[in-house]
This record gives sequence, C-alpha cells and structure tokens, in this order.
Amino acid sequence: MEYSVSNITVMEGLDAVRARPAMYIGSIGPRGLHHLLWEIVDNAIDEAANGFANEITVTLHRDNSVTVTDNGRGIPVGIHEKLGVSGVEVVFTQLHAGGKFGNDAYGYSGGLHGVGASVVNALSRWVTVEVCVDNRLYRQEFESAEGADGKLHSGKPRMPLTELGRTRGRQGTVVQFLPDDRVFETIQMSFDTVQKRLRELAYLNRGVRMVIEDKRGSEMKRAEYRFAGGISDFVKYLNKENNSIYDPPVHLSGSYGDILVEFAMQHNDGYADNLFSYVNNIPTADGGTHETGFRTALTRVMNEYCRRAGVLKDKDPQLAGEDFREGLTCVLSLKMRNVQFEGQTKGKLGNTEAKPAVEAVVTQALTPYWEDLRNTDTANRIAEKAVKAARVREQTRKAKETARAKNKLESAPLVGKLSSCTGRDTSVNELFIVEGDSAGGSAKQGRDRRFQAILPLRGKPLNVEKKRLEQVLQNEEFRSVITALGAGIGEDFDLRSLRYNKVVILSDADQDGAHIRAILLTFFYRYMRPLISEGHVYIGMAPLYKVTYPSSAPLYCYDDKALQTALKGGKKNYSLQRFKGLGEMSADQLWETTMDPAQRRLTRVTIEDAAEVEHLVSVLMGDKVQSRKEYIFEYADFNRHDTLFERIKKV
Ligand code: TTJ
Repeated sequence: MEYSVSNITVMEGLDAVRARPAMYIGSIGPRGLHHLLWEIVDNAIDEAANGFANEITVTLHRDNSVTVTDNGRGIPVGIHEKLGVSGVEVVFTQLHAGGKFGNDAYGYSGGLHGVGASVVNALSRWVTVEVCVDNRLYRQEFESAEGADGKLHSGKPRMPLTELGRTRGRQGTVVQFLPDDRVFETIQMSFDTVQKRLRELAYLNRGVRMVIEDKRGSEMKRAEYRFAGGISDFVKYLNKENNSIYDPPVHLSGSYGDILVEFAMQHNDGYADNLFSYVNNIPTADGGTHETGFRTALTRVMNEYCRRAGVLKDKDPQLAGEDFREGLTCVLSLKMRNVQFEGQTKGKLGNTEAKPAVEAVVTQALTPYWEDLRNTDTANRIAEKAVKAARVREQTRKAKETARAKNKLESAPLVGKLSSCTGRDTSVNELFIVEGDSAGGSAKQGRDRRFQAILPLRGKPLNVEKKRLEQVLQNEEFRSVITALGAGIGEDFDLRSLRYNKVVILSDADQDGAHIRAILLTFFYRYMRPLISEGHVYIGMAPLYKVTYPSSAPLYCYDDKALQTALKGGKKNYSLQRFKGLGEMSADQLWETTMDPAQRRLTRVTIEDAAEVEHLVSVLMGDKVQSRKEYIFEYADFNRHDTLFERIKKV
C-alpha cells in the first residue's frame, strides 16, 4: 500500500515550491541548480561547525544525481511528537524545518540558504536519505508521483523511515537527490563551481575535510580540502602573490552575546585593502555592519598601540583608519542568528547588532594580543606602514589640490581618443569600449555615428584590484573611460550625468580579451556600481567564424557549436573564415555582426555577474601555475553557457 502523509498541508507546501521554484532558490538556471546542493551541504556544515562531523563528501553521479555524506550524528530518526512522523520525514517534507530542527539542537544555523532540505525534495525527481546512528541503518525514499487526486505531487515519501539493519562503525547522514529536469534548465552540476565552493567552505570551517568526487566522466575526478589553520590559511592563500610583512597572520576569535566572531589578517607591502567577510559561511561582498565594526575597532586599537609604543607622540594627530588598512588582507567570519542580508545581490549584512559585537570582540582580543611581547614585532610593522601611508596620503592631498587648481585652467579632457556621436539624446546613445586600435578603427568606420561613440582602449587598463583609487585615476585608459561617461566616479558617481544609455564592452574572444573585460567589469563594479545595477553595461558578442556560400548569404557563427550546426547543413561548397580578433574584421563586417542593433547580440551584465567576476578575480583565483589571464578566460567567459553565467540574453 502507498505510504500516505498524515498532514495534507505538507504536500501542498512542497507543491507551492514546485509552482514557483525561483522564489525559493533564486532561479531555475545553473545557479539555482547548485543552490539545491548548497542547501544540503549547509546542513552537513552545521553539524561540522558544531563539532559533530569532520568530513563531508559530495559525489556527482553519471545520472546527474548528487550525494552528500557527512559523519555527524545523523538526522533525528525518532518520531516527532506533534507530527507523528520521523525527524527525517519532517526535515524533508516540512517547509522551513531545514537545519533548524528543534531550534535548540544548534547554536546557530544556516543563513541566506537555510530554506531547507524540503525545498530540495520538492525540486527533485527523487531523494533518498540514509542515516546511521547507534549502529543502525535507516532509510527513507521520496519521489515525485501522482497523488490520489491524479495530479503530480513532488517529494512524496514512498515509505516511512525504515530500519534496514545493523551497521558497525558507520555514523552519519547520506542524502542523494536527482534534480528534476522538468524544473531546471540543466541538471548538470559544474565540477569547478562545486570544487571552489567546497574549498571556500574548507577554509571557513577549520579542520573539516571537504571532498568532491565526479564520477560522470570516463575517469573519476576528485579534489579534497582540509585546512588546519582555517581562515588563517585562507589569508595566506589570498596573500600568496604578495609580500607579507609578517607571518603567520593574526588570527583571533571570540563571542559577544550569541554572535561568534573570528578574523585573520596579514598585511603585505602593497596598498590594497582587501577585507573578505562572511556570515554563516555566506560571502558578504558588499560589506555591512560587521565590516564597519571591524574597521572601527582596528583603527582604535592600533591608534592606542601607536600612542603606547611612542610611534605617535602627544602632539601627533591620530592616524586614519585607511592608513592601518593599506596592504591589509583580512578574512572576517561571523556566525549569528536571524541574519538579514540587504541590497540587490543580498551581499550586505544589515543586522545592527553585528557592529558592536565585532567591535567588542576585535578590541577585546587584539588589545591584549599586542601587549604580548611575542607580537610586538608584528604590531610595530603595521604601525610603521601606517605612518608611511599617512605621510603619502598627506602628500597626495596637497598634490591633488595643486592639480585641481591647474586643471581648472586647462580642462582639456582626453577627447583625442573618443570618437563621439553626433546625436545628443543620451537615452539612445551608445558607447563602445573597444579593445585595440585596429578594431577601434573598424568600429569608427562601421558605426552609425548618429548615436554610436567609440572609445578604443590601447594596451591594457591596469588591474584595479591591487590599486588605490588615486592610482586608478592616474591610469590613462580609465581616465578616458571616466571622462567619456561623464558621470564621475566613486562616491561622486551620478547616473543623471551619464552620457550614454548603453556601454558596450567589445573585446576579443581570447584570453587577453577576457582579462580586459574582467578588469573593466571589476572597475565598474567597484567605482560605478549603479552603471551595472541600472543595466547600462553590455558585453558585445563578435562572431568567431564566417561561412561564405557561392549563392546564398554568408553566415556568421558566434561559437563552435553554431559552426558545427552551420556546416552540418549539407552545403558542400563553402569557404570558412576564422576571425582571430576584432581587428581582423572589416568595418562592414563589424557593423553587420556586432554593432547593428537589428542584428547584433549583446549580453546585459547583471550586478550578480559583476559581483561574481569580482569575487572570482579577488578570492577564487586559481593557483600560481595557471596564469591570471587563463583563469579568467576559463571561468568568466560570457560566451560559455556552462560556467558562471546562466543566460545569454538577446537585447
Ligand atoms: C540534530 O539534532 C540531533 C542530532 O543531529 C542533528 C542533525 O540534524 N544532524 C545532522 C543533520 N547531521 N547531518 C545532517 C544532515 C546532513 C545532510 C547531508 C543533509 C541533511 C538534510 C542533514
């Protein structure tokens, strides 16, 4: 007989998830698909973070199902008092019962995710759960199946939780699920995406072994991470291309009320201030109250140290916060309840209580740390660097003042490079930022000059990641971009003065092109964010091939797949031209394929795309062996559907 659930509203809940999946997991593209996995992994991480598990394995199977295993205490198998079914069944069928089961089992629980295992169940063709506890093995299966009403219902238990027999020495939870291909655009998870996230989680959860196995190919792919130093190892990794001025990193933690705060920091001899913050293992790329608390405390504690150590004399003014953050690489990790993420990408922590908590923990941990003689050397190096930074800051300020006075006289902007358009309607005007002078030349000839302006970028704009704003402003390529857009930069940026409705990045489909694109996106993301969030930034897609037939119109192919399809058509008599770069295209070709609004393909860059590129460039960079360019090319390629970016929209 079919197993039926006592509580009918349970099924209605899961059906609601199926009806509007995006409301629960963000999207039905690759991002949403991976979200399913993070939901399950989150539960295992909770168990590990509370000290009951130290190994988590993710296995990608040939049929696209995924298994997550931990060696924790196991999902409760006892019968839930009110609901009359096992804990396992509650977790997988009750919306919002997620990892917060019983609410007291854990000190804290998931954050942005945390919509729970039931959502995964609702969006899977089937789920199997095995729990090993007290040397007994239990199993339950769920599937989407027809109900008594003749309709399809998802996540229905096929049987109650059943004891299968005895085990020896095994303990923990094994969850396997097959994402429903009727819900998702694709159900193939990406090894790279999973691998990177597991590595990040391994850094954030010291000592937990994270394993990924991919059994889909002819040979099994596998990666394994375990960091005994936790976020201290993370900081070292982030700093490995830099010269750190002390080692090991300063790594401290503490709690304030029920908020756990942990940070690791290490200064290098550069200038960038890189603070990477996480709340419940979720990156907060846009900062928030916890970061503010950290900065306030660091500035105060360091100024106090400088007074005490005599680095600052009585008459000397306090050093500025930014002085202590020059060359700082820091990872800040919080664990707390009732997290509120704000902003468009939900990347900003909004909880007001986080600021005083971080401030208190950092102050109370760092003050005695500097009093320990073994750490004096580190403190002095930071102080010394800050004093230098303050000196430079003062010089820059003076230099700027004179420059500004001068500029007023000879305000001849960099008009030379920009070929502006004749029309004055900024709501239709477009700016093409084109890689290289030769492509720039073709674009100038091919464009519709009434509304299309061309800005060729010579050489390469500098990598903003490792630079201060002043340095960015000194770079000629960026200056020309800023001037052309006419809307200012940083805090002064004002969309109302923007001269173009569309800003189109046109770069070659090779490594250099991807690198330039990533640098430009990172630049816009950091210094002109509304430009992206209001949807003004686009990636222009130039074709890679031209297939010419004797009698019919030529065909342009934008990727290898399209070429294959084109050649399969059967027409034997064709000639093939491969464009190695934009520069190889004639003005007419460039217009026809890439610039003409009636025929071109543009991908609009979303704020999520840009945030991801920035996260990729600054945190998830691969090993030294792989060059930066190759890495960006591989993972931030807007031409590929299967990596970071979900959709290519035609605009
Ligand atoms: C709850 O409180 C009693 C002891 O066990 C706690 C618990 O839920 N542990 C637990 C859940 N360990 N692992 C999980 C888990 C692991 C995976 C892979 C998936 C899910 C939904 C839960």
